[in-house]
Amino acid sequence: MSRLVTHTDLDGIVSGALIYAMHPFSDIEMTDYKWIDHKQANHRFRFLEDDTVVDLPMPDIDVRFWADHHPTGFRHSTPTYDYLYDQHAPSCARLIYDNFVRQHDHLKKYEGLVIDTDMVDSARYKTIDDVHDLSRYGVMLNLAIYVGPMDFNNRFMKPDLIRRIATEPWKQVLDNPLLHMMAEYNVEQHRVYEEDVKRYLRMEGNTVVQDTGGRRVKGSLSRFASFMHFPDSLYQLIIQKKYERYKLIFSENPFIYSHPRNVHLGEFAARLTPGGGGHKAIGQTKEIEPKEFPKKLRFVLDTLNSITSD
Ligand SMILES: [Mn+2]
Repeated sequence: MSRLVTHTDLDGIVSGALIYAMHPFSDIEMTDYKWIDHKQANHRFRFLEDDTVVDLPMPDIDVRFWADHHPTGFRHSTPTYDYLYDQHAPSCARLIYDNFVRQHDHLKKYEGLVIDTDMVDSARYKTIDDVHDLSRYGVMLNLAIYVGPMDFNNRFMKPDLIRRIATEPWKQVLDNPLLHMMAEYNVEQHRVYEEDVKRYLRMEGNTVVQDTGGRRVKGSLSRFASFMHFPDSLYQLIIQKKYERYKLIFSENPFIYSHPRNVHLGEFAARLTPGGGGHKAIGQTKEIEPKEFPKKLRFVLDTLNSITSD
C-alpha cells in the first residue's frame, strides 16, 4: 500500500496534488506538526516505511520520500532515501514544482496555483486586497478549507481535493460553487473579526499588539486584521491567552516588507520556546507559563522593534 502524508494547510494540499499528479497513491493522510511532535506516544502520528511525506518535518523513520521547507523540519542525520529540503523555498509546493517540472512537463499547468501558494504560505501578499482576492484560485481555496468541521475536512474534503486537483482539470475542480460559497463565508467571518478586534489593538514602537486578554473575538481569526487598522506598523504581535497560559504569534507587515529581512521569525520562535516555529515572516511560540510571560513578551517586543531599525 502506498500512502501520501501531507500537511492540512493550502501548501499541504498543493504539494500533495503535485506529487499525486506524478504518482497516484492508494491512500492520503493529512496531519499537522502537533501530532508529529506529540509528547504522548499514543497520540503521535505514526509514519510507515512506504510513506511519501510532504510539507511536514522529517519523519522519525526512513520513508520512501520526504520534502519540506520549514527550518525546523530538518532535524537529524541526512536521510539515505530521496528527499528535498530547502528552508528558503517560499512553499513546499514551490520546492516540489521547481525540482520536478523539467522531467514532468504536465506539472506546468499548476504554475499559477504554485505562485498563489508561495504568496499564501509565506504570507507575502503584495497588497491588503490580495488576502481576500477570490479570483485567485490559491487564495480562494485557502479560505474555503477553513470552513466547516476540521476533522471532516482533514479526513475527507482535503484528500478528495488533492486527488481531483491531481487527476482532473484543476481549474474546473476549484470552480465548484460550494467551494466558492465557503470561501465567501470565511471572508465575511474575517470582516466580523476585523471589526470586533479593533478595541484590543495598541501600538508599541513599530509593532501593533493584539491583546484580547483571553476574551473571544467575534468572527474567525483574520491574520492581517492588525495591519488593516494600523497599515504603517512594521510588525504585529498577537497574544493568545488560554487557561492562564500564553502563546505569541508575530509576523511582518507583508504589505510593507516585500523583501527578506535578516531575522527569521520562525527560528526566533523556536529558540524562544522549544517546539515553536514558523516561516521567515511569521513565528509562533509554544505555550508560555505565566511567570515567564512578562519577560518573554518584553524580549519579543524589543526584538521586533529593533529589527526594523537596520
Ligand atoms: Mn508549507
